[in-house]
Amino acid sequence: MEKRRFYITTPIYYPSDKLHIGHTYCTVATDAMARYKRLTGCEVMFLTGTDEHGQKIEDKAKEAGVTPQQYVDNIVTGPRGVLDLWKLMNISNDRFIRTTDDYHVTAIQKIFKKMHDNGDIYKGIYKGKYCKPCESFWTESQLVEGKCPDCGREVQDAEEEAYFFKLSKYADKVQHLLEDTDFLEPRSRVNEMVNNFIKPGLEDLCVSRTSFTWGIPVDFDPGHVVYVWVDALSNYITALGYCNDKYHDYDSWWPGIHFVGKEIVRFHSIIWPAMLMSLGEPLPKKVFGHGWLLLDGGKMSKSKGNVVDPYILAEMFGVDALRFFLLRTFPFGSDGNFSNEALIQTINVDLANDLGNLLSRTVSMVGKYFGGQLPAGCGPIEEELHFAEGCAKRNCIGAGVEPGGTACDLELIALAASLRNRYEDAMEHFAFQNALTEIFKVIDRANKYIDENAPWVLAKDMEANGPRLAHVMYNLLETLRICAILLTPFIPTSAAEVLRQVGACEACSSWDSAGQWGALAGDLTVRRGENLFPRVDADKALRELEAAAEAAKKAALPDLEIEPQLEEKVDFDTFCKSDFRAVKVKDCQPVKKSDKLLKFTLDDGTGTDRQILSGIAKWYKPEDLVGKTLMAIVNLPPRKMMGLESNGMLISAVHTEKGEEQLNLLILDGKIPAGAKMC
Ligand code: ME8
Repeated sequence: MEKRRFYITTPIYYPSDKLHIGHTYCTVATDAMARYKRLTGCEVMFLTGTDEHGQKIEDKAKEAGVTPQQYVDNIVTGPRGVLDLWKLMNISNDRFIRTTDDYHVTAIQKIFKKMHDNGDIYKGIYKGKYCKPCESFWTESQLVEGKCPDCGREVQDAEEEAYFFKLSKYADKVQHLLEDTDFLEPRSRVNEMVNNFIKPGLEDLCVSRTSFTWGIPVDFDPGHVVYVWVDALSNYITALGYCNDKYHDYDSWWPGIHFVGKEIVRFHSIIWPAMLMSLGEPLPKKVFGHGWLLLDGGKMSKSKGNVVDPYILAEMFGVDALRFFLLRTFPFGSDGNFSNEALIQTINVDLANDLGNLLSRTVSMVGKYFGGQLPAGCGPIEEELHFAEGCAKRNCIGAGVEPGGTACDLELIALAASLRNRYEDAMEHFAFQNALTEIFKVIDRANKYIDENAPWVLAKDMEANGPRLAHVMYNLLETLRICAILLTPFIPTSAAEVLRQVGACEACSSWDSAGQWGALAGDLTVRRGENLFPRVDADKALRELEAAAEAAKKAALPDLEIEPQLEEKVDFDTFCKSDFRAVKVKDCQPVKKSDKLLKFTLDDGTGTDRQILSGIAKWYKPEDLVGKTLMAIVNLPPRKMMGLESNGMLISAVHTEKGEEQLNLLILDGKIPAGAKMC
């Protein structure tokens, strides 16, 4: 039988900066879906990548003093870049597309020409409101209080010759697609798209630019580069070989499913289907718009700079713990508040207490009471097997059936045997959180089962209770086996380790066997291993996280910042009115109750001591300055600070290093006499 095929994609991310936990969230969810589909026997194509063109990247590269290509290369392939991050997070993508890849560039030129030749792309003048950080054009009516509806920043008027895509032509078809099919999920996003974008009237879409050069050139009209969405959205098909020779499996994989964040649902559910209609290609099977991870109630985003670094979290808590947290905590379709406290709590409660303890208690009891190997014949009795089969078939959790064995056995068996059904239902609806909730209900029940059966009491009389104890252990291992199989898409490394420890063979680690109670051999041998999920000391971890975030922030700061020179001119006469003099420090004292001020007694060449207060205590010890010749402006009006009078100001040089202000007094040659005029 031919395998079912499943094609799934993440958005291609902008490498304008390092990726953060929000990108990781979407990629981990897509990975879990891809792994789940592989587990169920599908052939899977999982694509992710980077969206490397556009003005923002051009600007960023200029700021960094490198070419745009060098800039994106560093973020994508450089140390701790995008590729490293996905490797660290154990992402199982089959392909990775970069929009600067040659094959994609050629394909985009062909796609653009195709749409131009069929009359759907035409030349006009673009006038609009442009949000630079979001690289989005908006109409007046879409602005919120005159600002970008996505990020709330100022927008600019923009006007230029440009090509347009006849999006308006497809408005009715797209509306039908959204309203009358399950194309877009969650369903709540459909109204948003139809009411906010389609009903007010779909305008044609600007698809080329002349105001920047970092993009794919329109080959039949030099000076124009393809504007970002045609370039970006087409990645989903160029990566399969559409209009290029790099790959040849477009027909076998397309159409697929797109996971995207809710802010780009508009592009994926309106523009993308319209583009495909224009090209005469099949439409995606589905677009799922997931929610945002919020930080202190606001969206985490590169342009706001309030991002959480997945590297720090994965290195501190482990990759699987982070993957698990992201999908266990936030319903995929809704927004959720990210916090380090919630992450630690999830690790401690679900992974350390519930799953980790169940595994380590069970495996160590099998070690202690049976030398690591259960006696043959401790597996399910015939009635239990029938009962489990019935539960799995009818997806019941055991009510009303009472064959031999005890009630708590049957409750556990019923829950575990039917788990795969409930899990599958949730996974097919992209409800990762619900799938995990179902697994953890079974894990909770198994922990309770240990307490109900008190194996340590049974073990006191092995002769009488040995077979019962072995059966209890078997039930626990079997429950763990089923849960571990179903956890594989979420925590691949740890789930494999659970399966190893409970002695599951390859056949009883499969999807099919996750729906069968009793697949473990009766005389199995457990293998003790390390504690999979150690408890996290919350206070210590939070302190470490704060320090790591602080260090990362510092490392990202520029080495040296110098204030730009003033544009405004000052006339020579005004300049000459400032009286700069050499002054010699006769005495220097800290000012009481002030961390900043030093009080100077200075010889200014007039024969009368001059007092100046200067806020430089952070950089100088008073005693080091006595005897030095400094520069001061002496004709400023007197000023009172901390009750003391200051007559003038000492001159120093200031700059910023790694975010810290540095100050150096102008210390003059000692040969210069006090009072000498500077000019
Ligand atoms: O939009 N919470 O790239 P991008 C959850 N290049 N998910 C988040 C998130 C957050 N706080 N922040 C980002 C682009 N994401 C375009 C896409 S596709 C043809 C072109 C995730 O780097 C989420 O999936 O801004 C979002 O849609 C995506 O990253 C945007 O990444």
